Amino acid sequence: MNKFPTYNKKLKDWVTKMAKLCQPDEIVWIDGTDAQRFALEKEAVAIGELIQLNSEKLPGCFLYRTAIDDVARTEQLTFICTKKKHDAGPTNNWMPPQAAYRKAKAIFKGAMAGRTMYVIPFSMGPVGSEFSKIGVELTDSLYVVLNMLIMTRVGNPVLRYLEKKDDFTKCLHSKADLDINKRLILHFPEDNTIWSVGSCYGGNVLLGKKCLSLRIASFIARREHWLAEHILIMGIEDPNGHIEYIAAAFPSACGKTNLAMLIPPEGLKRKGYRIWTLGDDIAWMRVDSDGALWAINPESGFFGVAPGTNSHTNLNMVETIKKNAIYTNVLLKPDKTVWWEGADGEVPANGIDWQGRPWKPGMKDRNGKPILGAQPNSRFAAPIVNCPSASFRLEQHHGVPISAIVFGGRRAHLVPLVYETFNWQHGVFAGATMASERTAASVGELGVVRRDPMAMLPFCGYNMAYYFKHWLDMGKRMPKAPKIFHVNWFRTDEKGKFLWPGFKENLRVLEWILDRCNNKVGAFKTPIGYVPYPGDIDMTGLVLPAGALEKLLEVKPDGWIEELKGIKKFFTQFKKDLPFELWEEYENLQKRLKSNG
Ligand code: GTP
Ligand code: SPV
Ligand code: MN
Repeated sequence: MNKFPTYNKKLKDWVTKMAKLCQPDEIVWIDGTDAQRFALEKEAVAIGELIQLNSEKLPGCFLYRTAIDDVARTEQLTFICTKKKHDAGPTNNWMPPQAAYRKAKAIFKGAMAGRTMYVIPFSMGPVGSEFSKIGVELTDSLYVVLNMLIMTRVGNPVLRYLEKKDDFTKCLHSKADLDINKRLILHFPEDNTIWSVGSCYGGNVLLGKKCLSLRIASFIARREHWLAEHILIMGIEDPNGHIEYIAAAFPSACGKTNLAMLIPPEGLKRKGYRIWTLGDDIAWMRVDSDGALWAINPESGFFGVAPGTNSHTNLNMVETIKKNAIYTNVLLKPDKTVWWEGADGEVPANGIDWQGRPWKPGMKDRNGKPILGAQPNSRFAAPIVNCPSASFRLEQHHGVPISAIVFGGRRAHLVPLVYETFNWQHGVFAGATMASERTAASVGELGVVRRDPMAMLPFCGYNMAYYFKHWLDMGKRMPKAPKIFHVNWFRTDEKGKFLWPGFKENLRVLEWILDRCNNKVGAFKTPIGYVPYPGDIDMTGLVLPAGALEKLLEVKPDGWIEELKGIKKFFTQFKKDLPFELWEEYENLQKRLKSNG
């Protein structure tokens, strides 16, 4: 009897070899059926891996708690393992492949003894689409299996497709001892392979997400002339039924999820906009035969930040996570529902915090700091189809056409609410030089401004200098390239208060962006790009303090001249690999600033 549900020899041989290394007691293939999923959920609850939540208020929902030091992506333990160090570039951690395999093998060896190894065949993108890529993840964690069932397309249709097309990313994961000293997230782009060990947190272990869809995919995309990006995709429908699609790249925890499913603010209701959500984190984009850029979201679920999610900031998400969702590191309430800082309703009188300890509001730690109920990077995974604004084009194999690409980050100062770049090359410069304050999504000091080109600093699977060149080349392949913009929802006043209310109000800025794409409004030319005339942003129903909008749109040449220093320092590390076009843009910007100042 064939104990493998596939005839694919490469797949069978690889699973056999990895099982020999990890020594599981048993191997279980994930077929994507509800029956199997229910059985695995039951098992996860029985062994204490997941907590079943209130089945009336949160049907099909579960809670998971990670290890205390395993709560965010660990960039310092994440490596690109190319033969040549130069191919990983100066912004990635690098290890030579042989040494990396050797080091990880010592940890994987026997790591699944007494456990089951699950084999998860998954597709990023609709099975069979030109865009899509297949992966197979081996894991000893039911949490990973159940999250992958939400986040990707899993099961037998993928295996059938693999019989025809023998090409897949080999993804190996073991939680091993969850020991941070034996934690490694390794990418071997030249072998189409990912090895992750010692973690059981989201981006480190749901290997279809950042590891495959960004780090490995970006490497492949360069070779195949497309783009794999940390980008949300949303559609904006006008009352005539015409829909335009926007792609926006913001670093982790800078507002992609919130923007992708926004609900138009009261003041703009009369205009009858409708928002369609395609994706909140990753886009794969190709030039189609019409010369325009088309995009799909390779994922089928959201893995969103919990804190701050409520009916006011993101009603669509509140609706999305009411069923079939897996929560990670949030507070458990006595009625088996969940809570986090900034959730709807009253602060619960008591509960179990994300570390599994009894919790009450107002508790302080030894240093007098408040003890949080939910970890700041606590998250939920939920199927996109649960979302009231889910696009009807999610399964369309050729994706949607992109009118505008929007870059953005968290900048308390300097960067205006929105500006339009002069052309594709200048737009690539704006993306390559964008920066943001660090958030809780990765381990490290919060608030520090770091350059995060195209929001891809932690996710580019090869030398970023080549990546910039690839972006420049893509512009030449597209007769109908999207316009490129930059936004900043996070500018503050002297007291550190946000000047812009953000969230749903951001639609006012998107409206201006689309008006610019369709040549409907003029704009004010500054050294950094075109900025709106304040009167061109529809402020109906939104009252800001006097002068706030002007402050939000202000471009101060002095500050930008200072910013040039950081840009120069960032560019210099790429040495002669940095495309000359970016130095050209640097010098042009400098000239414009000096003649303006
Ligand atoms: P990843 O999933 O990590 O890639 O993050 P993301 O880019 O999807 O970020 P998300 O939408 O989850 O937002 C992260 C945090 O930013 C949340 O705490 C939000 O409350 C906050 N946020 C989102 N949009 C805005 C905004 O327009 N203004 C302000 N001030 N905060 C925002
Ligand atoms: C991010 O950090 O950008 C995320 C969450 O989207 S994770 O899956 O952990 O990468
Ligand atoms: Mn992300």
